[in-house]
Amino acid sequence: DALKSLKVNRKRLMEDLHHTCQWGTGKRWGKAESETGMTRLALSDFDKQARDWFVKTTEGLGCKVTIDKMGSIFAVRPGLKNDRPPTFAGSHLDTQPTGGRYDGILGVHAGIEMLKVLNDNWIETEYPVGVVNWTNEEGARFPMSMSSSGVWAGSIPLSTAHNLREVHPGTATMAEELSRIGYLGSVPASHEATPMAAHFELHIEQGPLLEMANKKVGVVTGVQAYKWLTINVKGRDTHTGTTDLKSRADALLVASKMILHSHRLATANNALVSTGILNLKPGSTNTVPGDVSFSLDIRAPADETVARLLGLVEQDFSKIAAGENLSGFVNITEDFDSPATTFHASCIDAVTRAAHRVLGPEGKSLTMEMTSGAGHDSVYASKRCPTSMIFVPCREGMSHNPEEFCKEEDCAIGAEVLLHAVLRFDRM
Ligand code: HGY
Ligand code: MN
Ligand code: MN
Ligand code: MN
Repeated sequence: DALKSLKVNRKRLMEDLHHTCQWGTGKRWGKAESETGMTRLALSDFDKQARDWFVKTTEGLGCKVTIDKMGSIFAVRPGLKNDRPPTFAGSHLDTQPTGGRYDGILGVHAGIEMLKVLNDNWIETEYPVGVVNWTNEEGARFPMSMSSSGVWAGSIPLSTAHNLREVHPGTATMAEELSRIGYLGSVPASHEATPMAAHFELHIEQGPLLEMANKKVGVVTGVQAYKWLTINVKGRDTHTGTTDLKSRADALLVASKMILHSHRLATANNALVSTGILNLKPGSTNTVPGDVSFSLDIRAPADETVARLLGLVEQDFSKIAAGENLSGFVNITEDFDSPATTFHASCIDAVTRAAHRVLGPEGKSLTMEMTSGAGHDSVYASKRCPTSMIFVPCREGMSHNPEEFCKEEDCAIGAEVLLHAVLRFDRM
C-alpha cells in the first residue's frame, strides 16, 4: 500500500540539519571554528535558537506543541483517532562542549522529516504521532545525563533536576536557565501528563561496530549500565619550596593515583571508566594543591559489574589516601545511576521489519542487533512505554568530537527506518 513506498527527502533532511547547526558553532576555547564542532550546551542561547526553530517548524506542520517543566518539547500530529497516546520519535538538541553535528540532533530532525513526509503525502495515521526534544540529554553543562526524560519517567525528582548547578562556571541552576530562555513549561514533567504509546530514537552509533561489520542499520535491543561519581580529596595547601615530599598532603598526587587505579580496576573487571572533569584548588604553581575533585564515569553491560567497581573504588581509594597520610579526607558522592536497560520486543520487531523494508533484498545482511554503549533518552522512555532505537554508522565510531561524521545516505536510511518503524507501531 501507499505507506510501504514512503521515502524521506534526503536533501531536505540534510538542509534542515545543517541549518540548525548554525546555532552552536563558533570560535570557542581559543580553537578555530572547525575544531570546536558544536557547542550547543543545554539551555544556552544556542539551544534556545534551535528550540525556537523546532517549535516554529512543528507548529507550521500542524502539530500541537507543549512544553513541560523540564523544558522538554512535545510536538503532536493528530491521527484519525486520538483516544490513544502518540507514538513518539525523540532525541535531543543539546550537545557536548565540543561535540559533533549528529549526536542527538539527527534523531530530532529525522522526526521532523517524518512529519513532513506524512504531510507531503496527505497521510492520516491511525493514532497521533509526535516528535520530542528532551532537555539536557548530555549532562555536560548540568551534570546528570538524560535528566529530563529521567524526570518524565519518574526516576529523577523534578527538584533535583531543577537545582542542578552548571559545571562551568557553576552559577546558574537548570531552573534559572529554563526560565531565562523561556522554556520553563507549565505541563508537569511526567509520563502521566504526556503519555506515550511508544518511543523510537534514531541515533548515530557513536562506536565502530556497524562500520567494522559493514552494516547499515543497528537494531538496538538495550543500553549498558553506568554511574557517575564525584570524588573529592582534601589534603593541605603547603609551600612547594619548603615542604618535603614525605610531609605533604598533596591532593592532586593522591587523585592521580586514584585515577590510575580506577583504570586498573576497569581492565580487571571488563568495565570502562573515565575522568572528564578535574578541578583543583588553589591553582597556583607554588602551592601544593590541598583540594581536588574529579568525576568518574563507570560503565559496563551488567549492573553487578558497575556495583562491584563502585565497591572496589570506595575501598581502594581510602587505602590510597591513607597511604599518603590523608586518611579520612576522601569523599565519594554518586551523582547519577542508570541501570542496564532492555528495550521492548514489539519495538525491536518494528525497527527490524522497517530496516528490512528500507534496505530491500539485502536488508537482513545489512542489519544487526546490538546494545548501546552510550546512554540515551530512550533509556528512561523505556521505563514508561515500549521503546527501541535505530543506530546508523558514524565514521570510525567517533563522537563527542568535532570530527563526528555520518554519511548523508546513512542519515537518510536511518530517518526512513524511523518513519516506517513509527508507522508500523501506529497500526499495531
Ligand atoms: O553519557 C552518555 O552516554 C550520553 O551521551 N549522555
Ligand atoms: Mn546523544
Ligand atoms: Mn552525546
Ligand atoms: Mn547519549
